[in-house]
Amino acid sequence: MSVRPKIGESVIDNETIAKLFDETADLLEITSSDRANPFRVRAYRNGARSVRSLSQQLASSIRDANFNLTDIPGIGKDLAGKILAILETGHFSLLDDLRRQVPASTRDLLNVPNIGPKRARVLQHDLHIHSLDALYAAASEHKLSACKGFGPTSEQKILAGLAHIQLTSGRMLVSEAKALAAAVTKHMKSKAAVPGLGDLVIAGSYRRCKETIGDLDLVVTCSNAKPVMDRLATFDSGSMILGRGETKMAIRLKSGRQIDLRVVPERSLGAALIYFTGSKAHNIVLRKIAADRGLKLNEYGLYKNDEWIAGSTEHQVYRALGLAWIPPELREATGEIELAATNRLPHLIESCDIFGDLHLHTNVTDGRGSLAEMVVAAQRRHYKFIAITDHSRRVTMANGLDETRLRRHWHAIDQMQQKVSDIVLLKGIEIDILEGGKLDLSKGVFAEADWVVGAIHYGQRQSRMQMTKRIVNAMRTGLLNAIAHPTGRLIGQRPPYELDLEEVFRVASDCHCALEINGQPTRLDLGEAALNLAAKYPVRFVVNSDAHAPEELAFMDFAVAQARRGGLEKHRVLNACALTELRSILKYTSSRAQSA
Ligand code: DGT
Ligand code: CA
Ligand code: CA
Repeated sequence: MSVRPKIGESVIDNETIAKLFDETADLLEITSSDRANPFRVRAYRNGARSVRSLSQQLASSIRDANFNLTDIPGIGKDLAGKILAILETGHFSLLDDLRRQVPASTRDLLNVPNIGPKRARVLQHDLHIHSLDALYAAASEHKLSACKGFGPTSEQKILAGLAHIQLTSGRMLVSEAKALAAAVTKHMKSKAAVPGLGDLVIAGSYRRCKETIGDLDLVVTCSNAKPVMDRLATFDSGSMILGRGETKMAIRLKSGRQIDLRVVPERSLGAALIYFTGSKAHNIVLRKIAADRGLKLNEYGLYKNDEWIAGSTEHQVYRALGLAWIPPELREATGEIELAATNRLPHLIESCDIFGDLHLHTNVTDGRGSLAEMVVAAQRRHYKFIAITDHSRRVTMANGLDETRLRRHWHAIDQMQQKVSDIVLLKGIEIDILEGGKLDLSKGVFAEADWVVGAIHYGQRQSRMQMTKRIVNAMRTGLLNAIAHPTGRLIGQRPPYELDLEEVFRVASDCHCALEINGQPTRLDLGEAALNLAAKYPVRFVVNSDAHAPEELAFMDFAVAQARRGGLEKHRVLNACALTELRSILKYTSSRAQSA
């Protein structure tokens, strides 16, 4: 067959083929009436599933003359032809036709959590909704609930889903931004590539430690801007210069990410940092305060009658405006300026305040590091204690522990403790709070644990009432020391569960159950909004990495940054306490831990 050699060189992987089949099924459902052939839709869904489950890449299997696509369960002659077309060209004509029939803006509807193809079709046909904007307008005006299959609850869920998409689309996770920031900093500073290069600070939302980052804003001091800009232009071979002036430049990298650069004289560094750190709303208030004092503030400095009076450091500018220096994480114009004017800013928690990490996994469940490797990683961070909190049995995907395996794991932790004297190893568990509200293992086991974290991994689509009751009742058992990632959101993938957070905060305070601030870049949970809401309850927090590998202990820094954005001081954070104090707070402290 003449096509075989071409297909044999294909680099298209099984996942891509499966995604195209899923898309075909979605679009068939959107375009067809109720009476349309449901078997056809199902055939594509089954086809996608089969292709995904193959252990061999089709692009390579196809090179074998004895290999027959139709031998794969769920793949008939029709789908086999489509697979060949995809391997050869990357697409097939039915899908092309469907994509022409359904505009891209309507396809965007499928990215909203809680909207599948059936609902997208109803929205399109009954309400003439063809875009996310139109969906947002209809949901906020309660027009959806009039429509078949949509109630007030689904309206609320759709609004939450839309907010989530807006928060994350086209933005970087903090981990990606951190890696990019490190790479660009290294490039700019390496081998004295830029003569006379002074300070280099990444300002913008990156410095404010926002949950997601749009682009990086580099502020650099140098007497000559040209070599700085020339150097940035060579950072990425596939980058495009979006704009370049005398002292500023913007580039788009091959990856699509953007970097803005501003070169300023040394005496403007403070003013430029304030300006480019933002937020815009914070800057606007500062400029107003300056104007009220007869001053002018811009990125070059603070001026009185065109005479420069401050600007080389941020402290200098804030002081000249009658304000204490404000940590970047708080610069959102949400009350921090009033606090700075009256010297009432919180003393935000810092990474060096953290004595230990209370949420770590090992390769006994879904971690990628052994117990010994995780302990070494913790020692490198100079922790005084850690809790090993592997999953309980319900999390089958993560090889969760039953009671026998858990006890064996704890025994191994005891043995490890014999070998290390500079760090206390707490025997913990991340226990699932089951759909019905019960805990995943029997109470007898908990009595032996030093540290118990409750978490939800299944049944996340329950109603607000069910979800709240589930968490609240679990806390009321008195068996939990903390709730891990309390809202379950996954940035870019899943909005928070429906939850009465204030009720959770009330009960958590009553039951002395701490709430986690989880540092996994996709979680950062509790999120910013929840932390603001928590401020008025006497809740205690734990700031954790939830590391699944030794290098992930560094996610603690993201958790601390999140805590700082929430205005937290160290006395509200359990693992910013020394071990003796932590122990006095813990309800279940084993005799081993007491004697260690
Ligand atoms: P991002 O990149 O979307 O995550 O958020 P930011 O805050 O980094 O925003 P970006 O990159 O557009 O601008 C960086 C900072 O520059 C911003 O936080 C405040 C300042 N800035 C930008 N445009 C304006 C403006 O029109 N007025 C004022 N006052 N400040 C601005
Ligand atoms: Ca930015
Ligand atoms: Ca920018």
